[in-house]
Amino acid sequence: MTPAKIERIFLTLSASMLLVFLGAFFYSAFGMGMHLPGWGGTIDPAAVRATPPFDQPGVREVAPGRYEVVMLGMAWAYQPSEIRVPAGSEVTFIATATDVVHGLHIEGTRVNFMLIPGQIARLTYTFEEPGEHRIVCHEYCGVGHHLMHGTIIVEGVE
Ligand SMILES: [Cu+2]
Repeated sequence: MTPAKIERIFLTLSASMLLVFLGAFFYSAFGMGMHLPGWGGTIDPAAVRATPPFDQPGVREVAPGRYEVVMLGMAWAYQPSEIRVPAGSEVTFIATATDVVHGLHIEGTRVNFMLIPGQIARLTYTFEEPGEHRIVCHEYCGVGHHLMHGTIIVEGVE
């Protein structure tokens, strides 16, 4: 094999790998709906509890079947720590941290984002199946990190 031919094979292989990776990227982003949590704006990290909507954390029904969860992450808990929504609900999480960087992952779902002081994270997810999911912090945030968890209960609709 001539060096030119070997080079051509390597270039073809590299180009095909690039196309495969780009394909996987676009498939996961648009076919599977995986993307980074939406940018929800900024907030004064020292005045989180005085700034709407974070002055009233909790679950609100904003339209039939649509909920908004205003959530705070702090050392070492989530507020609210228990969320109940009916199956089939479209839930928008609006969350931030009050002290240090935390994580928020809802097991068994693609809900997974960082809670960064001064930044608001926003993500919408539809809970199709009834069940219970743990909410865990995946960002080491101090000695109580392993105690930082919550629950989301997706209730069956009769
Ligand atoms: Cu944490």
